Amino acid sequence: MNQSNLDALGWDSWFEEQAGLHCASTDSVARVVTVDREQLLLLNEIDSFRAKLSGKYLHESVSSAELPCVGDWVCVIKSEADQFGQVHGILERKTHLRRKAAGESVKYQMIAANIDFVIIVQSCHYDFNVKRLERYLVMVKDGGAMPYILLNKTDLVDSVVLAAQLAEILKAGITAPVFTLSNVTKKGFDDLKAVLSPSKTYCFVGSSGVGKSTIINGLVGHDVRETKGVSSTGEGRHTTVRRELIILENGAMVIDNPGMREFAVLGAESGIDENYSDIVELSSQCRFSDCQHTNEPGCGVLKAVAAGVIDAKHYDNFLKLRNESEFYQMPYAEKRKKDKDFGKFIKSAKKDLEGD
Ligand SMILES: Nc1nc2c(ncn2[C@@H]2O[C@H](COP(=O)(O)OP(=O)(O)O)[C@@H](O)[C@H]2O)c(=O)[nH]1
Ligand SMILES: [Mg+2]
Ligand SMILES: [Zn+2]
Repeated sequence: MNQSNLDALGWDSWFEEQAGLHCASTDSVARVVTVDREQLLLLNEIDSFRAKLSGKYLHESVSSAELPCVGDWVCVIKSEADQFGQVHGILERKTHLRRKAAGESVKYQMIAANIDFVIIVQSCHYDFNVKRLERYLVMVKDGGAMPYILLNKTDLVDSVVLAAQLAEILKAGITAPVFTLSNVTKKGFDDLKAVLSPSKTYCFVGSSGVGKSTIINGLVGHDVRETKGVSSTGEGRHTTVRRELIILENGAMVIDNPGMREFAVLGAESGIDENYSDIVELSSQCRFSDCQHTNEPGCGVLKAVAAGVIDAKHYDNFLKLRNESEFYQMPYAEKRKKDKDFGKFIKSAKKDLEGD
């Protein structure tokens, strides 16, 4: 195999050794670009190609953490004639990013493998929360990657507010490098771009809506990732669920992260992500990325409630709090409209009373 080009994808002597242990001599190695159920998109020194998992991965006893995830290096068999390659081995992960899945026993859900840096994104407008930042930092440390912190949407806050947030990070003893950015004014964009090195892998994490996909689109130079519109009516809004490894022009690799969506919906101020982390975690198992956990098919939360894993009362409280915080997170115009409707409702109720 052409080693020098694999090097560009992050391949090194450590993986070479792993390949010797895990792959047959007739195998080739490739890096996982996306995972879509049992189908994968792989990339090697020549090209990208589709592959499927070999039978041993399809057993029920195989935990999700043992399945290939984005960023993994895999052993693959593919002849010219085959439409799909077949993945039958995973090289040991040098680093990983994973989170605890809900449930009794400690299970982990893989987010990405073999990443060098995790870029933790928070929006300084509404999303900023040092406690949550610290939880992300623990998650990064656990997997052996290096953290960067990125405060986005600086155009929406006063410089005094931003300075206070930076001070709060320092006060918490956080030593990870902090970047500030606005995709609107582009301030800070060059600083971020400058730290992304060729053949290194960077994984973006953070609440839904903080601007991860927008940042990645900016780095690529055109839209490769769908971003959420400003409207929260749901119309025409579609966010990609898949994680994907994207190679930038300078050779740095970035992974977007569509997960952790609940954190933003719930809002840091509400404390919901604190008290309902079990439900937040379960939502990663829902079939639809925008699942509201009320009546959607394939809802992981409803399933857990039905099975008694989640207490029904706990679930009810979650819904109540969430609905409140959703109102809080609504764009101003919509909030006003709701307020107005409520005002009208009060007025007409008063009228009814007066009429009596
Ligand atoms: N004002 C402002 N809005 C931003 C900025 N970055 C992203 N957005 C908006 O925030 C929303 C969510 O962005 P998106 O990239 O989809 O967030 P993701 O869920 O983290 O991928 C979109 O409406 C973006 O246009 C920024 O720097 N400033
Ligand atoms: Mg996104
Ligand atoms: Zn759900």
